[in-house]
Amino acid sequence: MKIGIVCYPTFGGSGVVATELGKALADEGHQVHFITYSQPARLDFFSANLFYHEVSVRDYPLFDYAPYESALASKLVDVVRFEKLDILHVHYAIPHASAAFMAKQILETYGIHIPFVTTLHGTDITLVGKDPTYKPVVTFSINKSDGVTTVSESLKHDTEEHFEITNEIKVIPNFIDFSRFSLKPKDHFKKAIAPNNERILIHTSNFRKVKRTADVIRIFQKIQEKIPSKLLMVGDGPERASDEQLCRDLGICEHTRFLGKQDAVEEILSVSDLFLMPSDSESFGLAALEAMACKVPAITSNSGGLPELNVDGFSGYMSNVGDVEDMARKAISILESDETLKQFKENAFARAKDFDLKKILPDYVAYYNKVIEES
Ligand code: GMT
Repeated sequence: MKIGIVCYPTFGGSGVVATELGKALADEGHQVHFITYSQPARLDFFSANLFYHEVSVRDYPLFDYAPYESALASKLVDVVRFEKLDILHVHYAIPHASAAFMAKQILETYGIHIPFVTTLHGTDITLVGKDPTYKPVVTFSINKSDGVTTVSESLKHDTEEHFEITNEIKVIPNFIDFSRFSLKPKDHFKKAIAPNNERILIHTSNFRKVKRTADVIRIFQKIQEKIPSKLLMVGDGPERASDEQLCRDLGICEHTRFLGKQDAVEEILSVSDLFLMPSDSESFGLAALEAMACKVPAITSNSGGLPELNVDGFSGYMSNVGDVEDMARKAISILESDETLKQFKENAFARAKDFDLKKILPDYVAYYNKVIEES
């Protein structure tokens, strides 16, 4: 198949899923064309089946806002025509599905039929999509997609609840590539962070409000009172400055390290004992899955799609959003005994195996074939 992939090429979960999917499809022999405004973060190597087409937006003094959606639609028309693509897979409803719809209409005038699949990742529905500013376009572009997928049952439910959806939605969960995410021997790194064999807790995110990073710090403070431990905060974003201030106010700076954005997050996960994800909402929780693949159990909130990933009392524990006390208590119950921690680590790994790329990739390929056949 010749597949065009459109995504936000940043460190965000949707961009990661889109890029990893494209790489895996290319490995299977499909020809994959990424159409984005910059090179996706994890697409920094050569592969014979991978192509990258940059969408450049011309800025004229006339425009207060450069029309990215039109530039993307035009680029899609160009790439589909000249590369003879079979299908487009766009990640995020706006502006990607709406641009794909426009491109599809234009291509019809050339006698070319191109179906497109839209994958909803969460923020496009739970935060942005519900905003009346975008709602009609989100609804329209979901309904006009030839196929729609969500990354969890919970997101499917939210989408159907908040929008008038006439299309059937297929759930295809996030996945993990074990050839990258697995335990790496990084003992020297562990010694540097935790010289006295303290437990290592970790949080990775883009530090947006929805991640409740202040809860991460408060949970850690409570754990730290009972168990010698260190906290690694990986990533960057709007809440980081206030989080650093909170660490100072709570007097836990010497036990907390803000590492910023990291490419080799699997190496940092490899030295960690427990992952904290107290998010307000999480359509799936890819970062928690990455942790589990590296044998790191997770304390998460029970919101959104997290119950579809984290098995309470097995791969970690779940608590209500904002219940810092409960999260800390459950974290301590895992960390206080070597035996318990070891068991949870094995369980987390076993749970991650359910989302092995090798199991999920065929679902996408089968879905593309179905959409092409039926469109
Ligand atoms: O979590 C983020 O802030 C990034 C966000 C995105 O839109 O890129 O991630 C969303 O998509 C991921 C991949 O499908 C999911 O695993 C995340 O749970 C989801 N984030 C939220 O729902 C907050």
